[in-house]
Amino acid sequence: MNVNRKILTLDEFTLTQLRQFPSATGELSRLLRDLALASKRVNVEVNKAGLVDILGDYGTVNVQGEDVKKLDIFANNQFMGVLKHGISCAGIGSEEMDDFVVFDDEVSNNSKYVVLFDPLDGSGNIDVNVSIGTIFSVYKRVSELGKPCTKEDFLQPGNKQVAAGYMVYGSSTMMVYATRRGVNGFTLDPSIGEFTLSHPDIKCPETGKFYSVNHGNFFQYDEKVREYINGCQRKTKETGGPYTQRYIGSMVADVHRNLIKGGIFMYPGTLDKPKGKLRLLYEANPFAFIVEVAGGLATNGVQRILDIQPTELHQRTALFIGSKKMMEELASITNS
Ligand code: P6P
Repeated sequence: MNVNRKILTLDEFTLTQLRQFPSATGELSRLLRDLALASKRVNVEVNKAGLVDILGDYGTVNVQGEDVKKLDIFANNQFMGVLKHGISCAGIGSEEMDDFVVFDDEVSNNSKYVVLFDPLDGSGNIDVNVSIGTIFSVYKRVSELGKPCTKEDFLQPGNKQVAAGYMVYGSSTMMVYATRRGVNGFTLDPSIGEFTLSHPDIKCPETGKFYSVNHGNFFQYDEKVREYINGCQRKTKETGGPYTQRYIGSMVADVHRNLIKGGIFMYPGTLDKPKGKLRLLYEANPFAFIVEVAGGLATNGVQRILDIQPTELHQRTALFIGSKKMMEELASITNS
């Protein structure tokens, strides 16, 4: 029987992957479905944020010292809720929560995975209708099954991730996730309320024309970083520049564009934040995993992001990430 399989939903796609590994338990597929469900609920609120009293500040300040937007809290509760009441996650770490959350119930304690996430990245853009996103990172527990998960489950280097992904709430809503088998993108089809496979087997172009950096911090960057940025603005035989500067202020949107079209995103250390602004566990690591599986590179300017041994939930890192050739060009300058 010839069944129309042209447009696969996320569930159909994960099932095709599962059928190739009959011994797999399907827990990761369920986890991805739970994350997709939460993002659909967040998407509804993001899409009508201008119409209901969900804009504006929540009146508190999070552990980052940032004003918490109401949508941040809503999004955090949606992701934490589906994971806590699912059957695939033993606990979470979130940008919005001061510490790790151990679910500690019989089902969760027997779940194989823990999840770290930034529920709504770029939330400063919520009130001005600019693309924002969710970022997530999945690890297999190192602690004993049947018992509550532990801090060690979350503080694994990024090279131990089993999956990572993001949702971008933009002109359309997409979910992109990577496993070691590849990176695939799904666009939400509102007519059926399902994420459908729109970007199979994403590869990051070896080079590109976009460079993303906050020029306002230029004079706070390391001299070699400034040299590379200047090179992006000059036409030279080696660089093939000048490149186009694109910086949205939402990392998910900037890195997504560079992943699809080629480019480099930089959030270097500054005089104010020598260790950078972005968070290792739920911003840099997931994107580094995704971009490397797609053929790109990601470093902190000294070492591979995925090799950094984390020590705490909210630790920061400098981040340089993107097309292989552009990253190699950067390294040739910063290592000279
Ligand atoms: P700046 C948003 O707050 C965020 O964490 C990333 O999404 C974004 O790339 C970066 O910070 C923007 O930071 O200092 O350039 O405004």
